[in-house]
Amino acid sequence: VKVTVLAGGVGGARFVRGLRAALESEGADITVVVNTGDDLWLSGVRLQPDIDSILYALAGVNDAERGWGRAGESERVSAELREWGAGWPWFTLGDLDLGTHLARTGWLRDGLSYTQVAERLGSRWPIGVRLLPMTDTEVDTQVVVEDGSRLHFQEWWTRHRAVLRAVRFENPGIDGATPAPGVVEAITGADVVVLAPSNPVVSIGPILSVPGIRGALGDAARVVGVSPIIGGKVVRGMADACLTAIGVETSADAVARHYGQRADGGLLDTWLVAEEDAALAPGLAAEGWDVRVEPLWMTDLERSATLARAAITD
Ligand code: GDP
Ligand code: FO1
Ligand code: CA
Repeated sequence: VKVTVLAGGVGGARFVRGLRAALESEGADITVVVNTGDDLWLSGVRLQPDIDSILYALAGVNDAERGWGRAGESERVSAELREWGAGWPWFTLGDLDLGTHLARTGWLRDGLSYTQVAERLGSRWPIGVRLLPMTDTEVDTQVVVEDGSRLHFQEWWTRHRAVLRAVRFENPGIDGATPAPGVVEAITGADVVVLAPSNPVVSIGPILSVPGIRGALGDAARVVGVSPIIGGKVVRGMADACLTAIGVETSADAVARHYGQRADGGLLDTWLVAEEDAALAPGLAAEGWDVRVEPLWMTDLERSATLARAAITD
């Protein structure tokens, strides 16, 4: 079976780990198209938080508690950068993580594309999936806040913890970007495409904004979405602040309608909601949705695998 997942960081990583486990014995072909809107240049190196979250989680070297970076990390270089007044004092570049950024930045300077860099990063450990950036163009997410000022997404999210009221999210340059090589084929050639339970606005949103990706989803055999909202809550993080900014309620049915069903010109054939949201299912079903109620908590690998199996089952 050929499965392609559109994903951000932590929610995406948990889902993909489950999918890999669920399909382990079948020799499945898994491609993950990853959001690169979170990427940034800092202290001369290129960071790709969502790519790295998925890479580290699949390699088993991630800091699962914190949700980003490496396990067993040290912060000597970061402390030194602070002394120099370089970078952002509220943003930590771990020593092991910096190894990744240096390797990546070196390869970029050698002329490799982001796609080629992702392939190299993915070859260090037997991660068992193909990682593709959504595009090879730099299209960092910016947040326009209430007073009209504009911040890089990382500053809004990490420094301000998403408390500055966001008016809109933009990805300058995205209209001229194209999907990275292999992305369209991975979507149109898959038996099933899954929108992971990732942030719908700043993780899935940028992927869908790359010209050509929505069209490819329209040509996909089957598109399934997994709700990142359980019982009206975001599970972790501040995705609710992002949803509010684009006028979408933090609920599993509002996110479903935001993506839309294919029969109505939207994206999805099937939408998975949590048992806690079972009461929302009849309303969606009355509008023609194929809505399924499943346990959506990815609290351990077994639960994640059960969810992934449910997501790809016709
Ligand atoms: P980020 O890039 O690290 O913020 O990660 P993603 O965009 O991939 O995913 C973040 C979202 O994952 C959060 O907003 C949560 O709603 C969702 N999420 C995290 N854990 C779970 C889980 O166990 N189940 C479900 N359904 N969603 C989850
Ligand atoms: N998140 C934080 O809350 N504080 C940090 O200092 C921080 C550093 C960091 C470094 C590399 C990296 O890949 C991610 C990092 N994150 C940090 C997480 C990340 O910025 C965000 O949680 C995601 O981009 C949102 O999806
Ligand atoms: Ca992210």
